[in-house]
Amino acid sequence: PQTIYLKDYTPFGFTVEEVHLTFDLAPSATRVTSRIKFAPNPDATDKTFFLHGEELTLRWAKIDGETVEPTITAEGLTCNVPNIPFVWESEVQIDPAGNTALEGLYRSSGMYCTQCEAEGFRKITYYPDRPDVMSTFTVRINGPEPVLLSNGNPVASGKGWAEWHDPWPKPAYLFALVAGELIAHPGKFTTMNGRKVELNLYVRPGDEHKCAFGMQALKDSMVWDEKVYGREYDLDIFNIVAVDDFNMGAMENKGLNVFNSSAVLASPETSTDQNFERIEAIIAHEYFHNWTGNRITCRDWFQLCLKEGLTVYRDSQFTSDMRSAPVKRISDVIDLRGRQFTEDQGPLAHPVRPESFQEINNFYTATVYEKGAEVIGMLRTLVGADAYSKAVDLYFDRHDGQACTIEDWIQVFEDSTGRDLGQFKRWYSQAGTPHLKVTESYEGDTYTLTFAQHTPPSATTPDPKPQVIPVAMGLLAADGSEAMGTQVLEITKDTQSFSFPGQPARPVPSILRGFSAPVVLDHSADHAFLLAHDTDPFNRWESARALAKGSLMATIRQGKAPDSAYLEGLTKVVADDSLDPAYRALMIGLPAQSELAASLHAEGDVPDPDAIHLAVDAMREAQAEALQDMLHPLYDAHQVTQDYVPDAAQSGKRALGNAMLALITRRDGGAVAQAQYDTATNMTQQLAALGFLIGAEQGDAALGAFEAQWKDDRLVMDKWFGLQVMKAKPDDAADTATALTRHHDFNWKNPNRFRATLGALAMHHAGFHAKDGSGYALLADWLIKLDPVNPQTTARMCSAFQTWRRYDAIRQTLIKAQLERIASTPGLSRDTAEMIGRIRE
Ligand code: HT7
Ligand code: ZN
Repeated sequence: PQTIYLKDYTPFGFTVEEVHLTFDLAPSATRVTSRIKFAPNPDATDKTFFLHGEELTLRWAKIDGETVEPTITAEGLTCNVPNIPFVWESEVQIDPAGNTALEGLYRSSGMYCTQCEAEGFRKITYYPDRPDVMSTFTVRINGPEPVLLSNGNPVASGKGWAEWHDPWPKPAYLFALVAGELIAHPGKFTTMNGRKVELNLYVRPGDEHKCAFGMQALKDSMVWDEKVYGREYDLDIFNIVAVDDFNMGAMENKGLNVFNSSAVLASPETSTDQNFERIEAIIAHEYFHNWTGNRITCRDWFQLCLKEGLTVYRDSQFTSDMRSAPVKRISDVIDLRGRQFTEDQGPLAHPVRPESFQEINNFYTATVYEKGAEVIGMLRTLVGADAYSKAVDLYFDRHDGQACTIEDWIQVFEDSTGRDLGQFKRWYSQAGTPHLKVTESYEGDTYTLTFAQHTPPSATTPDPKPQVIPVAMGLLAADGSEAMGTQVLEITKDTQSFSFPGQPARPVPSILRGFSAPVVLDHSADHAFLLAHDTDPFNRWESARALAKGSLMATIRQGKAPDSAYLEGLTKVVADDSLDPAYRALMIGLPAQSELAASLHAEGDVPDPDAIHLAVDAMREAQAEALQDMLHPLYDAHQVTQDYVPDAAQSGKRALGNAMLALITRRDGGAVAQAQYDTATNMTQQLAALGFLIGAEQGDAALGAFEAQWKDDRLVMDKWFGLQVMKAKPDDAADTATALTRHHDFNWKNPNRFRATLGALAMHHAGFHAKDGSGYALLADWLIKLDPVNPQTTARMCSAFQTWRRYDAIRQTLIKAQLERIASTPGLSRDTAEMIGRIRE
């Protein structure tokens, strides 16, 4: 397969002035007629007229009304064209019903739906399918379906047809079409300048009761973007459609967002608090793309972080404002360490802005999204909140309607602040997580911190250079009071010292407050003191995490008993009623088993997944013992008696109550969990109780009851599939997953169901890495089966194997055998071939 390089970018030889599309819908034989006005692009040197097109049957093509015979290949067509503006017309036939890859125009549960990002539009018609080619679109849809939707504003409609016009020039990846028997959940919004906007959330009949929360989240997002970023919506209508078969969470098509139903449909009975929070964040994310992604888009796919990093950053700000900022920050860091640090430590490491790819779909990664957002956060920390706002305003003013690069983004910050951000830009071009080693000294009354940074080399960045690292830090006095409030230190060199004179006694430093940079901090801090006293909520939590991790590592390596300093500190925090229950629930959490494996590997040990599993279990037991006296009182005190609301306050209470229930179940054999299960009126309480009961005597009966109750609800049944694998004993995980794949409701072509079952196996550290290789073999079997049907989802799930070099020789041999088996599968997709190739490197 061909490798595409950032350095090879050249503009397209033609501009597109107008696009007119007509769709004659039929499940297996949809006709797409296009009428496109092209003109030679004065900025381009290469004037080859190449239109992308894949899996299309061309029926005819014309230039200025004259029939032409283009040269067609598997990737597209070329044709001789005049050197002046001209009109291209063509008709192609496509097969939405046969499209299982869920890219282009496809059928899902009887409806038509599109997914064009990144390169799916070329499966709809011949077109320059690249983000720097922008045009207005007018779309006519002919079909018997009662609801016919596309981007922009509705122009006219009649029985069996509808016409839409999108006045905002956009790249083809933002095109969307939806048609089907759908029900609208309507809403209204008036923008800050008085534009009246019609809102609709379209769902399949039967899902109407799951729309209210999503609609409110959309309105909240619209208000927030006006207030915080001054961004107003720009069409008369904003539609969201829920689709059952979808490769990712959602898609920001202009004026017509398409959502995986799991990312928008919610009701108290069927969705957990976590589901609600995720839905709110995804709705915000897609809505915010209207400006960061749609009005200002990417010049090429190497610039993906330009829209994704910024939009993730914006949605995390939104969630922090809507809910609890410390809880959001801690959750984001847990996620970053679990997914992005893992990428950076292994063969899939790549810069936030990659420099080459074979299949762009493989670069919708935690590095591009989450590390991309961290980079924006660092930029804001470095320049300050006001300067950040000014720079972003300039970005919108200067680049509205354009397809931009990271250079454009950095330039607005340089121009508006006068700073040289040349070194800062390395965050976009270097892979790898910097390690920051901290040493301290105290002489006279001067306290000094010395930082040494080192980024481990990786395939794409063999020789990393020093980064600009903003380190937010404060100093605490021995009594726990603040000796110095938070300051931001700017580390730019390999080694750098900062002195703080006037310290009457040796202070205790609190370093990297709020996790101000995505680095690994190597500092032997006084974690027990910081857990008790730090005024920064993130670092207080971080201290509990560090103590827990240290203790777990000592158990794994030397069989040591859980650390009493950790357990004592934890007990005090959990008992502290002045703290947010959600925060206290996070305090009880332990590092993921995969994170422990990563740390052992980084420190030169070979992780044993079974030993890690046992150590975590022993720690849970120790927590139950240490918190013993408060388990029932705290559980009782955090039962919510009011009507269910998925807000931060109520969900925090449920989180702490359920954290107590997890530990109570270790003691009472499941009596309280069973009572909670029996009386639960919302999914948060029901699912938590079910999870605790699995493995106990009552588990099978509870699973049976749950299935009987929810067998007709696809999203709830995904939970049922996933939970059984997650809660399986390590030796049973692969067998449990196998049994579930034989269940009559296991529809492996549905990405949600596939991920719920096999994704859960890949996430079950000790189960996936079972000594006999059963986890590896089962996942490989299913990836081989899924690849010809849905390459995107297959390739994404290959990343389960990315950590293979951490493990012992026997496990490495077992994994290698599966990687080779996948790699040698005839006809393997480009997506999966690239992923397996990189993982095996
Ligand atoms: N911009 C979107 C990314 C995307 C996608 C979404 C659904 C299916 C396939 C997809 N490929 C790429 C989602 C987002 O970041 O908002
Ligand atoms: Zn996005």
